[in-house]
Amino acid sequence: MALDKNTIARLAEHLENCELEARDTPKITDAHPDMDWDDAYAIQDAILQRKLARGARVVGLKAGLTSHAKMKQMGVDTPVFGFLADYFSVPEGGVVKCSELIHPKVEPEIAFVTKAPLKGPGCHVGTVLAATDFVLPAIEIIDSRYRDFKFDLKSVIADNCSSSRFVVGGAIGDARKLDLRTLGVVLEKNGEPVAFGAGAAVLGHPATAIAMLANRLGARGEEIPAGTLILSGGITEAVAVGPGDAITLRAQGLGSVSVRFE
Ligand code: OOG
Ligand code: MG
Repeated sequence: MALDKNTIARLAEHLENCELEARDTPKITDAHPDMDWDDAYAIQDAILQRKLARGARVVGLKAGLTSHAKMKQMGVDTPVFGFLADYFSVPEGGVVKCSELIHPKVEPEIAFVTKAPLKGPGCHVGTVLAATDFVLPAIEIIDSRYRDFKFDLKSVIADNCSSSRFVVGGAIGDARKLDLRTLGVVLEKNGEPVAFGAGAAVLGHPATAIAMLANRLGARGEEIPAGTLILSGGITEAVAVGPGDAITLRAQGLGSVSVRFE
């Protein structure tokens, strides 16, 4: 760790206030170029602790920057992991208020729900599929607190990986029977298809993202408990949205999920 406790607490407060007040900030590595990976996750964890202290609950986990499309769009090369708080969850067909966000973008994702704990090291696609209860389509709404979405990996990890809202819906699918690599997705904005992809865009198989998360937690002596919802990461580039936009994700064999912005 390169940062002291007070600096971590101060950066967590700053980033969380930016989230809660919908205002942006320069990336934190500009002022703290020496911060390391442990500092980045410590700041994210301090944000989580602030939310828990206020009575929020964690309702899921997420992997991000798991597809080449996303890594290229953001100029980074490694997946990152974050948490989903209860108030991030928007009902299927629901409305997201843009006034609560800075510059939202949407991403088509495959969500996993576990039925058994997953503990690394050594998790792989096989262990993840064996521990998966079902998969379902998800739209993640990301909203980096960093000005113009310009960040590096440590800054984005500290900012809980741009998490802000998510919607799951459609039909649930049996991950043992589906081929998640060839599962196609179409993201529509106001009725027009704007992004397309297949599950293999995420690390060759979206379950790999879940295995990486389990292995990361395992290195810290933690596990993914049974019954956890996990977003496996955007399959395509993220698409900017604003007031008046309607977004639908159609996922092959898994129906569709929609959200509106006002
Ligand atoms: C970071 C979050 C990325 C994903 O699915 O790739 C993410 C960002 O691009 O702002 O959630
Ligand atoms: Mg995402």
